[in-house]
Amino acid sequence: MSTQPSFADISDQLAAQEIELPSWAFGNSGTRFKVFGTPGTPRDPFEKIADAAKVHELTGLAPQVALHIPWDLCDFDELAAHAADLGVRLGTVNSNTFQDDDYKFGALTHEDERIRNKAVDAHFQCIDVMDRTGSRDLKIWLAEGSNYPGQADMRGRQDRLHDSLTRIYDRLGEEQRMVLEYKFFEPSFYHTDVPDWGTSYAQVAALGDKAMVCLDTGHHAPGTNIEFIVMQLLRLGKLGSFDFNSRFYADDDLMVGAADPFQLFRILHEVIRGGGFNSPDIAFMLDQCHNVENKIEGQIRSVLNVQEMTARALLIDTGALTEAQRTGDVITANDIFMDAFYTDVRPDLAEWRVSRGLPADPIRAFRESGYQEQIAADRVGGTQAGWGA
Ligand code: PSV
Ligand code: MN
Repeated sequence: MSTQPSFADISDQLAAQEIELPSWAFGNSGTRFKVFGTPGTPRDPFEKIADAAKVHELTGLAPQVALHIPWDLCDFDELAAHAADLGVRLGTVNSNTFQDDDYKFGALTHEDERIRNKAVDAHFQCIDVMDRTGSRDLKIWLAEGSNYPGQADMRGRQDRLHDSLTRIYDRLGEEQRMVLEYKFFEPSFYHTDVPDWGTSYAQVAALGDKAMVCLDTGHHAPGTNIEFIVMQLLRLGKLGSFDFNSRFYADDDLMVGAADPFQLFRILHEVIRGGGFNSPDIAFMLDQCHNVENKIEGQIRSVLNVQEMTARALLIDTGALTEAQRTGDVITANDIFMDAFYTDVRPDLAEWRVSRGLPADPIRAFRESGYQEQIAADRVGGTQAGWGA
């Protein structure tokens, strides 16, 4: 007889789940071939927050919004008040040292001390923003590396990276943290200065307890066992945050759970197994771009995908699984795992939402709300926010 938990057994755990939205998901984005503008796209951080708040209103899942500096520079007291009025709060602050001519050959790793100082100062500016917004995490993703063998002194760059990160780390307040994101390639194609979790781990471990690794699910080579990395970082106490998205080829930034729902399930299983689920130490963020789909609907679909796979992972009969693993019963262990994965939780989740005063079908509710038509009519003139603004 199956001892798989019932949906009622897991509903309290689901109620505590929070997924942070990236402000940049609401702006226009595209590929290097074309950025398509869309009616209603936010023109400033205030309008991005309004769209994010709509996602939270309809799903109950996304009470926090991450900012990108300098894209979202504005009066942060006003922005925080605006967010609070709409029922959300400001979260992770993302630094940007990849869009200035000075950073062509690196920022925190640059050979030139002047440029390194400029990049460190850009991070100090982010910490100033965090002081105003009350944000906990500074997320650093570095577009640094080289394109050709021999172009750069990889060892020297690693040493300079340590020095620069140390200066930023020392500036963090008591309650603030740094999360260092890795990415195996792009925009550099030969070497990247923080290409993998091991390098991120080595750099943050050298700094101290307030420095953690950020795992972006789209930043691995095809075939990488990402859930193994999740397990290891949790085991080491160094998993600080997720950037969720999906990929078919490179860093596609598509909706999480769209390309490979089973991978998302496996990742969430390791999160739960490692004590990371609903842990205050881990920020569960989306890092996505919506190039062809409606952006607000894309964010709604994404948080629902995370919730759905979380529910399925929580349904694993862990007692029976542990026993099957202990006794070497391979087939039963795999069956238990797959039984949970194949459980369709969508009707239960719809009911659960209604019981919490939320729409059974948030995408449909969004379409019926008239919000998209309203912002398309209201947001006329000005410059639409987008990649690079
Ligand atoms: C670039 O790859 C990237 O998508 C990183 O994942 C960052 O998290 C994000 O941009 C925002 O800077
Ligand atoms: Mn990312």
